[in-house]
Amino acid sequence: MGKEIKNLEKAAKRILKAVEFKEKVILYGDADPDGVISVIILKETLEEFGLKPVQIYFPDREKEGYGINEKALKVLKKKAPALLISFDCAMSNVKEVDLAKKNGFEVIIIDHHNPLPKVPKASIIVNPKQKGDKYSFKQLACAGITYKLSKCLFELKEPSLVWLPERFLELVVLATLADQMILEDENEEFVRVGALALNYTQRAGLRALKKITDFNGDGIEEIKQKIIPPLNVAGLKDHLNEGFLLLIEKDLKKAKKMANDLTAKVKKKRAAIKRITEEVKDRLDIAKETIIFEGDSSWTLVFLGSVASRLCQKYKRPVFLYKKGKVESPGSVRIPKGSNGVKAMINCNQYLKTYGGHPLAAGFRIKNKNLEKFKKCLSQYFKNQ
Ligand SMILES: [Mn+2]
Repeated sequence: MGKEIKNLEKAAKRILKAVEFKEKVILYGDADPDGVISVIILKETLEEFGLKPVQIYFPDREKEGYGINEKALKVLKKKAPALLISFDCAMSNVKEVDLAKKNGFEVIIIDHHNPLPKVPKASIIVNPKQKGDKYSFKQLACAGITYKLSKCLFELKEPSLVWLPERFLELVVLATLADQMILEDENEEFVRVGALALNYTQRAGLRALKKITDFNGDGIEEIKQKIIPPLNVAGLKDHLNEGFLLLIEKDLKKAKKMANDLTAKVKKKRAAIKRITEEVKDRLDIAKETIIFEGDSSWTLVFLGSVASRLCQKYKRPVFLYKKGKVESPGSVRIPKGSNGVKAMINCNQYLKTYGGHPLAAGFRIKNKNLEKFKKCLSQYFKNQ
């Protein structure tokens, strides 16, 4: 057998200890389909073992920032001491993980984002991209990693039920496609098996989504066009993601109503993206600029990734878009193949509050007074590439 993902079994053993001693467990996920689905996989796995998490929490990227953050920890503090397991985020939260520990949490990070030079001092980190990980395939979505964690938990605790996590593949396929992971190796298998399982799903939320979007089971492209957008557009209700609520809903009637709301939101989102894209285009003096760097207080942060993707594709240059806040601004980054947005931000990190993500798709948070300096630094960086 090839090498397993570093710390996967260690994390499984620690989680089983929590099951055994009925510890308080908090599941903390990035509020996108990959984070949401990772949380669902572990939630339903723990419930099979008779442990219900004391809280599930998805941070509001716009109000709190990406990953583990101070505001969230304030809300969660009353549940301490507890085991806080984070999904699809937190690799860049060095300070916040320290604060979580101070507040009485033990932190386990399950993630697939590129580690920055400084890594948080969590008690366990499972991330195929971390130093010392010998696992050969590095391109799993966080949900793919969490699926393997679920398998490992069953192998250790209920070997006779080790097939059970396979029911999560209908979700793993969605996370893998939503995060645009490379469809090779294990991802290829997860997507192939998951797409098939989706055709026979018993999950009310997926049945509702399929119905409302006239889903025929035609393959990957159809999943991307019909099933992923409503999950991508889901917002937060009381720190729970609407996609999460839809996918865990047992009642088909309620699920239909939720799926309906989400598909209506998709339509609105498409109109807004078009409008913001046009606005940015109008402002550009494209012959002059090495990078596209624009912001506005009227833009909706969650749409900026899509707008940046479009502009990046059209103009083939790095795109940094931010929603201008009162004092600080969060932003979204898309980079043409061959360049690296994370490296660019590491190079200019003296101007940033936080940043992280993948080389071609990342995010940042900055004090407004540093915006111009940051822009200059980035332009310089990409000019020298
Ligand atoms: Mn992800």
